[in-house]
Amino acid sequence: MSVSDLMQRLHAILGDAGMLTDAGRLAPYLVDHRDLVRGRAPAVLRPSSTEQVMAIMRLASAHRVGIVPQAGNTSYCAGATPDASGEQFVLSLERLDKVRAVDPLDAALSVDAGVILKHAQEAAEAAGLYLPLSLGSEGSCCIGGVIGTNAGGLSVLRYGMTRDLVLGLEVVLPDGTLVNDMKKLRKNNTGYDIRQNFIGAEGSLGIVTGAVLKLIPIPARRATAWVELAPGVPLADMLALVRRETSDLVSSFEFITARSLALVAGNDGRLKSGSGGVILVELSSSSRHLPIGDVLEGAMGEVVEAGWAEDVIIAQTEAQRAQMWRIRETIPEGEKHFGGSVKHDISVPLGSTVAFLARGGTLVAAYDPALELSVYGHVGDGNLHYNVLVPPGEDRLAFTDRIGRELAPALYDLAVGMGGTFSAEHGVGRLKRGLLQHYADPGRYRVLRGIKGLFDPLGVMNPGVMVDPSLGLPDCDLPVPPPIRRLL
Ligand code: 2HG
Ligand code: ZN
Repeated sequence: MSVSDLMQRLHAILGDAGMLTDAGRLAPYLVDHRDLVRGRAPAVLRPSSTEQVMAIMRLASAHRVGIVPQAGNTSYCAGATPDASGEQFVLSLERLDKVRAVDPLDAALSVDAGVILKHAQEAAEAAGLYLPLSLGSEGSCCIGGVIGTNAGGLSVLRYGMTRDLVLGLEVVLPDGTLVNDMKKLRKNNTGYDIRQNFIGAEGSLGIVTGAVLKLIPIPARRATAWVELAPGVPLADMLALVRRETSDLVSSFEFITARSLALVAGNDGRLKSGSGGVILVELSSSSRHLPIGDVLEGAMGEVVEAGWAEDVIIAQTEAQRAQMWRIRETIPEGEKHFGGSVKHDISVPLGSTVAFLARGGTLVAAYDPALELSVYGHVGDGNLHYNVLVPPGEDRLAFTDRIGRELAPALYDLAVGMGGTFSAEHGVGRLKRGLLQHYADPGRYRVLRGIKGLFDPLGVMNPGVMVDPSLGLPDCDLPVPPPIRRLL
């Protein structure tokens, strides 16, 4: 079938509003969030119902055409960007944007996959509940992408990753089959948990079109402290103390280095870094009867006594708390403003965080003492954003490429050698699929390839993301997707 025949068949399914072909309108869908990868596509498909997604996938499978699902297009690993062949279609979830139901008794929220995370949070709050998933990009990322990447964020320590919050899923398989598992049950031991395959799969096995998310009581009380760290603080011990002394009410435990802090605009200087950086710690509770402020003060007293803090500022007003969080959440923007950074989203076991910081610093200094690091992250989960700032005057893409070849492998080896990983919360996408093949346990990688082959035998689902068929796997006898047929 020719491209124009295919486009006509797609148009018959989607109508004018459901298909973009104009180059100007396609452009934003063809570049990744970090402006690292630019792809091409004959059209962007914008289905407005699950049935339309099913019809598209039936057609795509029949003609072996690659489909790249895209939600908010905020992937950090180019997981939602088509390749440069011009033969993959982008399938945008943006018109699947309905909140389907909020159920206060079951504490569950059912949404379309194109609902923006912030809107899902608002829907939960309107029903007196809380969706405990909080990310810097929550104003633009969508539920489908959050599920596709198993997003983490600022409160994983308390509430878990997205995987821990998905009760039910609706998924369209590559051949157009609908998997309807939109249950809101906490207990359902009825065979393989099919859902888990699609969470973190980055659209490589099917298209998530709907989800049921777990809600919790609104944390109406919050107590927040900005801890100016002394040098060499054993962060895992500090976290253990704070968790113990607050009866595990800690919902965030974020680390910020002085260099990252200095990148943020609009900090009036009252919130400073200690010699060892900063910990932003927050407790939250849904109860009005718990003296959460006193609990935090008590724990912070012990942190000072242990010699771990040069100063502690406890937010006295909601505005002060908001300012602390604004600083933390705008670090990525600050890096961008500076000229960009090469990002390493690593995690290590909690007890190894301080050792990673020290040894990583030594590695970077040995490579080039002039390089500057912006390091911060969800240290309560062992997750560091270990970013190398692009030196002023350097070409961002060339520098990214060089660091990726010459420095990143040593940093990833270090993290993996400590029992950690090269991608803690940002996924694999197109950018890290080689790393996945390199670092994954061979048995695990074999199963991963087998799962891909099982769900997507024709290789039409987000081809080239996570698993690169052309990399081959010599000892794999499980089905692997054949290379996708050329359209032209
Ligand atoms: C964050 O924690 C995000 O702010 C972005 O995961 C991290 O830009 C980064 O490196
Ligand atoms: Zn993060």
